[in-house]
Amino acid sequence: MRTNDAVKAAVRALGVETASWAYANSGTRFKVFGQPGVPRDPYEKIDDAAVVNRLTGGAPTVSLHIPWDKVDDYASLAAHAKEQGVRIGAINSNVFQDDDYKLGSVTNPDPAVRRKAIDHLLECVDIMDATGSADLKLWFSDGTNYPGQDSIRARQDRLAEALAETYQRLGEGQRMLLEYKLFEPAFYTTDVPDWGTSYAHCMELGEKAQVVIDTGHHAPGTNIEFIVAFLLRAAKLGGFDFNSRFYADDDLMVGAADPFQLFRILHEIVSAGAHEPAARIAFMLDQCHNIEPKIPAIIRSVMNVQEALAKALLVDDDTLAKAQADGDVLGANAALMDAYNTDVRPLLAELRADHGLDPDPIGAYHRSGYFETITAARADGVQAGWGA
Ligand code: LRH
Ligand code: MN
Repeated sequence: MRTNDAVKAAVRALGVETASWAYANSGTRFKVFGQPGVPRDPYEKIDDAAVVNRLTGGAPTVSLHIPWDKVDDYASLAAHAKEQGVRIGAINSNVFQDDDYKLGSVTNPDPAVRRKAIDHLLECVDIMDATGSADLKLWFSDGTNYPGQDSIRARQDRLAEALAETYQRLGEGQRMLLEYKLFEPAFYTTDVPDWGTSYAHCMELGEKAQVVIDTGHHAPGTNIEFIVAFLLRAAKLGGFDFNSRFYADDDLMVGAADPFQLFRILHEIVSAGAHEPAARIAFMLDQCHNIEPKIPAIIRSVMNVQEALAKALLVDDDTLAKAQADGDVLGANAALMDAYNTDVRPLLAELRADHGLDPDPIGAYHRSGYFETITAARADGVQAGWGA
């Protein structure tokens, strides 16, 4: 059984990566609601990410999305992040918003369109060189809407070709994280629809290619922790896009819809020691705060991951292992439920106090007046969004 100090040390070592686009306006196909104080550029998004890190002590990196975070000088953006006490994490490509990509990007029947898409992926690696980022995160909206629209097999060949060229471009210490999604915006086939397809392409590519699990991208009822355990065993889990959902790709706060699922996922991570920074699992958030205040929602999300990890670290491994070996089904289940039902909030409040942080990060945010400051400072200009 881990001591409270060991649990606190492990939670302190965990870095959650927040998403630049979660600080900006986002919505659904029906409406994108603006909010006061929303950033107007990537520099202000990083300022907000730095506040989340300062208050939680656990969000040291922020992922960018290109071109939503396009700037003239990425090195100066990285320097700005450093001044603010954070680093730029994964670089997300975007080949899903250009008119040319209606019938696909890297899988498009038109070689000129495929070339354009691959050039964007290569540009994202150039940006990684400038920001010092190690992760290229790839998500393809590519797919078809009607049977017969295109050759399912030919599209896989085109995808493999594009991934191989991009893989060759990766430098020392860089890797690509291939994300999958069951459906949307395509509604018949999606070219990377599930973990198996991503895993197969990553195996074909090599050790610098790993799978990223977006927790909102599965069919209802999918056992995500099984996928986690399988990919960890194969050393092919690169990271997570954490969020939660009640129905589809809802992109709600991680742990909000199903905190027990998040705990089960972190239990598989802890069982493999993959919560340790050396394991290089990217614990990223990929959320949209369409109606709720964005910065407090992201602080809450980081806290939800910290709480789930603390609970997973409190699983009595010896009792669990013995019960499993003895076929003691209820005993084994109880070992997990005892940890899950442990209130770790006092322990995490203590951890924050240990490091000079306010035990109540969300209260501290409201007391800081930061919201009032940015609301006034950012009153003019155009709020950033995802341009959909
Ligand atoms: C696709 C996705 C992907 C991002 C986008 C913002 O649904 O999860 O990770 O590029 O959201
Ligand atoms: Mn995602």
